[in-house]
Amino acid sequence: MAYTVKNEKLKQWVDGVAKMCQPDRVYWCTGTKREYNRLMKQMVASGAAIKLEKRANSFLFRSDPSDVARVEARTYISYPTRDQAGPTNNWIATDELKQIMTGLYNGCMRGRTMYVIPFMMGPFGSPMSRIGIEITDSPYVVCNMHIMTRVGTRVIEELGADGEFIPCLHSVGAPLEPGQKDEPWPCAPMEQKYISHFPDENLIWSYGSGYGGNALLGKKCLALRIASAMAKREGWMAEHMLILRLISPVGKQYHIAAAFPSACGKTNLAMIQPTIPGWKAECIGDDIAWMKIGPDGRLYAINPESGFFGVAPGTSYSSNPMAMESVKENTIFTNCALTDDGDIWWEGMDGPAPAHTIDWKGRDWTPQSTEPAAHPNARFTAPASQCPVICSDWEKPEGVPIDILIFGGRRATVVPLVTEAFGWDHGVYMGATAASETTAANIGAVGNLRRDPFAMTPFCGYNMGDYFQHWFDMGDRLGNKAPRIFYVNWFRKSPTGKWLWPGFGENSRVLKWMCERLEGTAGAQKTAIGYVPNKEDLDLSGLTIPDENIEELLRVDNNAWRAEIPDVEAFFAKFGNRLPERLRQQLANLRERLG
Ligand code: O2Y
Ligand code: MN
Repeated sequence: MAYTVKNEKLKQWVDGVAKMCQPDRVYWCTGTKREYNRLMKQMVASGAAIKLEKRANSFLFRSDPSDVARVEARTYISYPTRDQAGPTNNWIATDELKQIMTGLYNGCMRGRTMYVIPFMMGPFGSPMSRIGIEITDSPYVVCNMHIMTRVGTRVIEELGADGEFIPCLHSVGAPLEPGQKDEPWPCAPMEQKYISHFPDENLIWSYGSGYGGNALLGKKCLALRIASAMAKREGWMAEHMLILRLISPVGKQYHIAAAFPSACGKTNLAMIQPTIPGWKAECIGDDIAWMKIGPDGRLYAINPESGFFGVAPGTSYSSNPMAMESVKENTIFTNCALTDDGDIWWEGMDGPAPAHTIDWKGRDWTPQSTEPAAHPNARFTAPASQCPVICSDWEKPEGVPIDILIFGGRRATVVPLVTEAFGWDHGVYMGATAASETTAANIGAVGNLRRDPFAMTPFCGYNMGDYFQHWFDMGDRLGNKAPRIFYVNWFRKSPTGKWLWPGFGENSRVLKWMCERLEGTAGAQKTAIGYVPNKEDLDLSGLTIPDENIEELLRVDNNAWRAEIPDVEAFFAKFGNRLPERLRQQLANLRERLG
């Protein structure tokens, strides 16, 4: 070990896990570049990774075809009783789940190295940051954690003898018998995968998958599921939100946090390049916000992560130039295609498709192939510091004061481009009823409406009914210092199925209207569903969108909204008596306004 660990609780936990998992050796990570390079070299030598000739210090991994995404069906929020997890989570009673998983963990690291990764979620020195310790038998996980979190000796120093940490245990679930050759991507069969959370103990146990959110435990497991339960207990918020800073032509800063379900362009908005003259934007985070009320009574946000784990397909210089710049070097690519000159490629990248690549399964691929070259959930892992528009003070310990909260979803009809809530309670109703139409990237039939409250359905670490109440409680504490709440829909279509709004950088026009609403300088019409801009309230200069398209984008059809009420009622009914009365009241108010 390269450092001394004074924390007895940590030593005991690591010893206990080593006894149970029986690795060949235990290695305490230092988080240094040397460590990263050595592990990468080993993985290239073993055939687990490919060094990219065309991209400095970058590597390609191909996962097992059965292990390609977060598995919600195998993700558990475990409490003694089902009601504590609520209707939106999978649940197995704590004792039973621990018994099942202890059986799986017994001897699961035989033939492997057990890595102990001390990591900080949030900037060093921030009162909002939290320490995690991930134990894993995957060197791929170690290297990704180096990028996505702040790993290293400094974490052990900050932990000291008595500091608190969140224990995160991970195994790929593939022990090696003596002499057995390892797989390039070891993992366990689906029915043995468990991504388990024990929020009462701030404990994470993950088994059987090496991929993304299942294995990089700082991200969805700690920073959302466990953190949301901690936040409820301690009076702060852990949200599935990007954070950005918008700067007006006169230099005024506005901080925005926005929650969208998957496949709604969160990373694109986080790195937006405004098209309106004089406005600038900077990225603070693309996925998770931890928010706490500051000494001045406002809501302050930090990004607990230090990297981006972004979806590769569809990312291009036209959709997200800043993401493309962020992955130019020092990046890990997973399940992308490999070009003949030693670079990566994916569907939707700029320019014509290459005449030949090796696809994510390691097979020859040409544009005539019937399957995509990159897996639809192929990923890049890149340091946030490499984003050209990363905010200069994105690691400020106190965080940034949030002015605007945005919810949204993907809706071809009904929902206007942007709506401002009448107040906090109405905004909570908007967040709680947020819905998106399913796309090819989701499971289930395309075009189905799926409620995804606050984009937190897969990430809330306790009963979602109580989570709704937590939003009301935070609003009560924030009072008139609460951020203003808006709902956006970039995806409305014409009756003939054409996009009505250009999206991407043009979304800055909508953000500008929000800022002007805060300043009291932009108008709006009061509708049954909230304040919606009139055409002249939006800065549409330089855009050539037909008037009728703008009208359709901003149209509120009371009949269509009325028709959705039964679906909202059915959704609310799931939460039984855990549904806050104030949400029922908001629904009643809406019904009345719709007439
Ligand atoms: O499939 C995975 O493991 C990644 S999921 C993910 C990654 C980055 C940001 N957000 C998400 C998500 O599912 O919300
Ligand atoms: Mn996410």
